[in-house]
Amino acid sequence: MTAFLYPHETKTRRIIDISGVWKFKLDKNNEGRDNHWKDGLSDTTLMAVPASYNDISTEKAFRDHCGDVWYETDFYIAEEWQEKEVYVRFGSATHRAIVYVNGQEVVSHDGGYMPFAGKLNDVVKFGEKNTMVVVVNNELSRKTIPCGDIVTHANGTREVKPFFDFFNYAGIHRAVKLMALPKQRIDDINVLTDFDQSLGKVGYAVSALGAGDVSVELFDEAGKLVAAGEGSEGSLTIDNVKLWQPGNAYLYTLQVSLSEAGQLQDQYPVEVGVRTVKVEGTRFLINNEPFYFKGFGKHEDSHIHGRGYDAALNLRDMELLDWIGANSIRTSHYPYSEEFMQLADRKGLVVINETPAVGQFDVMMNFMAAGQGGESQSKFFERPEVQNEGMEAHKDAIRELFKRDKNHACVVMWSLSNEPDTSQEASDAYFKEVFAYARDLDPQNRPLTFVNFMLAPYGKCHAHQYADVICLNRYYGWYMMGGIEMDNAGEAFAKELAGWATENKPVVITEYGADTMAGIHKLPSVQWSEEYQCEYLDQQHYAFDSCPAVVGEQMWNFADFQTWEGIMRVDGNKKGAFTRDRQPKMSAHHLKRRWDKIDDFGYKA
Ligand code: BDP
Repeated sequence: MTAFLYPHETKTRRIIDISGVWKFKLDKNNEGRDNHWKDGLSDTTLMAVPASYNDISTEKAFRDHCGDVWYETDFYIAEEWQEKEVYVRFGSATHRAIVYVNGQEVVSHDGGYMPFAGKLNDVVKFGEKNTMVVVVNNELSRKTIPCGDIVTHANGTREVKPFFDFFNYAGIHRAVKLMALPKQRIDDINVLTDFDQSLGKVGYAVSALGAGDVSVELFDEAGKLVAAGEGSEGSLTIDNVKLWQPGNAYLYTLQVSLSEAGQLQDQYPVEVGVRTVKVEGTRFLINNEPFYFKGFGKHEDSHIHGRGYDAALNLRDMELLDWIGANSIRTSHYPYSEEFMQLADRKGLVVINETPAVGQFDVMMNFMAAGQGGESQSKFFERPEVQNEGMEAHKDAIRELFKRDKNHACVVMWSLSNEPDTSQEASDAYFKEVFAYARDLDPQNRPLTFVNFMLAPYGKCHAHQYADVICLNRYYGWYMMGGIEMDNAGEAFAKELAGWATENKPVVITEYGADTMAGIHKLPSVQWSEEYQCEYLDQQHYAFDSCPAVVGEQMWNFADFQTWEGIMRVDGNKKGAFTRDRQPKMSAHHLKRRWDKIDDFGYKA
């Protein structure tokens, strides 16, 4: 768990951020591992950490690199830290990394969106300069999560082909921190909240490394102590509880302490929003009230930074979500930064939290196939490598995501996969196992879902029976029934929804969208114009409003984002309501007018 508790400084924990500008080298000939680059790099250039490395250089070789890249930096560890356990912690490195300190491996990690930490005590020189080298690799296969492939071209160039519609940004994407932790320490904390009228309940379970007695104190936002308890498990009550509500967050702080013989060994705070989540029939209940999701599927994506953490961007996005009347997002198609999740808790933004399982459908330009429907050409889930190594990687991704994000009030549902090919019979056994695995992992037992695509419309999906909520990505009026046919798109969509409604589960439309170039205006409208995007939205909204089982609409996408280059994408996917630099298209104003009239309970004025 050492990596999974966020690196907060407390009375007992010291954190130093060593992000910045590091040395960098592309491994163009794939020779670094054999030639011991782990011991130190020569002929380096510079790279920002955190950031994707792809969009910083002017060379194509950087942007389109396939394979390893190497980073190096120097750091000191204070002599006073000798008494502590010292770690280096990465918020994420995409998609896998090995970290060496003074030539020795301290940690390796697979999976591009999760934190990991390596212990340094035995390899560092305290009080002196140490060197860290990190090799990061961006390759994808059918066995990795997310999925993709590598093709080798006639001239020997290797290319990563992602089975997904976003740029395969890579590098050290989140902050790198040194941590000095007490040897006897808090290792993990679970919280479970409930309420009965004005009485709030916070159940907790703490596990610790080493001996010690656990005690907890619960503070309100003003810093006033509202409850306290002893022991590693228990339940606290709060009089006149202030609930965590969508758009109106309230966060208590659970201060956990570990002491031995009256001496404090460790202390760690967890922010706690008191709220409940439940699915009942076709309703999605937050705090026992029906909730209506309004918002977007997003990406962590911006100019120059790529997928690198950007605090200013995240705040701007929160402002825009608030302005447009959104109350929710999906972390399509991978877990977002811990800092984003903290902001969502703070702002009352409801989150469908998605694993990086995307591209479980091995057709190039699969977004086209996915959007248009028809017969699947893919045999993805029949492949032994998918059923074995792929399944294991998927389970790892689920386990780590749940571990990292389980205590976030903002998380109301887990999405286990985006657009897997569930038109295949073999997907049934696969998802049966994946859902069964995930069921036992969340202490809060939140609803589980995956996102269904057009190749498995109502009546043809082999996995929805395992999901608590039906999530649908649909492009009626774009990939199908586009142009002059769009006038009938709403009716066609409504017809499919009527089928799903018979499942007696809530339905959330997790994607619907039309590519739109900001600034193109056409009367009458044509595809790609801002007018068309608005008319397209009207068709979709007509369908949603016709179906009482629909409890949410998350347009694709919040903002334009970068994709692989190709004949279907003009400098990226342009389905944003906002441009990539976060300015509104006409559709943003259009959505705002609708969402301002729909309250969080779905009541449409
Ligand atoms: C869906 C995918 C999403 C794509 C979108 C699109 O879930 O990642 O970007 O379609 O085509 O297939 O715009």
